[in-house]
Amino acid sequence: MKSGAREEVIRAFEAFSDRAPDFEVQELSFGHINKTYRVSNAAETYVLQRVNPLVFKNIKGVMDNMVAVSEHLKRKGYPHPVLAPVLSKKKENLVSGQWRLFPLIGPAKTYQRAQSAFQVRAAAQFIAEFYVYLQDFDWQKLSVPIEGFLDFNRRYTDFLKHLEGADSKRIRQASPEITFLKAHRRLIDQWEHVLTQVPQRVIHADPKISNFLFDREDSNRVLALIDWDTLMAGPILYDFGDMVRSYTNLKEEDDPRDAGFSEVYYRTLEQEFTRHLKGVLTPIERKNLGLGAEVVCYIQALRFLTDFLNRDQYYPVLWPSHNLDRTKSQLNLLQALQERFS
Ligand code: GN1
Ligand code: MG
Repeated sequence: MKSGAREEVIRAFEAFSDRAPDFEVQELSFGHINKTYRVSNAAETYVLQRVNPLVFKNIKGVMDNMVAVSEHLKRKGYPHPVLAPVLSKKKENLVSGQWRLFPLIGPAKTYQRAQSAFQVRAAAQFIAEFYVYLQDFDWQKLSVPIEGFLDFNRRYTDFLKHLEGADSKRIRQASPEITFLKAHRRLIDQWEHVLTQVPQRVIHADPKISNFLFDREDSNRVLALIDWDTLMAGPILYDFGDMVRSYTNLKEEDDPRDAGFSEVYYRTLEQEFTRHLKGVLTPIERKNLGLGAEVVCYIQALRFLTDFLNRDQYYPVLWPSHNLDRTKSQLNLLQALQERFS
């Protein structure tokens, strides 16, 4: 987007009205899907985001979910910042149907990889508290932010469809990963079976480490959990799995080199998750935490590989094999988990 058009969007918010003409914009490299900017005027700093309408077909639903959850948490005295959008001059939480503004939370720091078991512990405790405060929130009130997000059979069918349409060079390059994913298809069946026995809850559905804001001075203190775009009804095992996927990986999400799994971080996550959700998790949930971890790594690998086969339409790439490298990283983790459980 041209900076002039972005400026017009910013001016649609009260804080950047004609009476406060000066502001600075800086793009933040944050997330694969949305564009994020830091915008400051003389008094305040905000986060401006353009929600990707190709991925989020129901942005209004996403915003309604966020507002409903924020209000519930505030009502209950949740002791951390919530994501409450700043209204535009027209008193709306979206400008041009895609742009939104939040007060900046901080001073904060984000990480791409866990720094210590203390940090892992703090994150597990933080998200557990989030669920506890949302336990009496009626998940049936939530809109579906992305149709089929948790439909893993559909994701597998999608993978086969794009495999069929892919060019032979990419198929050849990804041949070991394609074979591996096909050979482990049963994970989806195991997951589907467990799903019939676990409750639906409000889940975050993207609790990777970079979605936790840590205190800038203290890397073991979480200030806030952000990126509520995928708040949805679903199995809590998905969130646990995604935290394992992100927090136990000693390498970055796109580093294809092997041997980056931390057993200590895994145990910390599992211990803290179960400890802080003692009265919340059902025995079947507790028993299937490991399956959640495996299946989320599997599905994330499948998503990256599907996109690689589809010529990188969904995840932005910085080099030609970027999505394949991301796939390899997820499969390395999956293999480490499988060795652990065998
Ligand atoms: C995407 O956009 P971002 O970085 O918050 C993706 C998640 C993946 C994640 C992998 C809407 O999240 O599902 O787990 O990348 N979000 C969407 O890093 O597809
Ligand atoms: Mg996200």
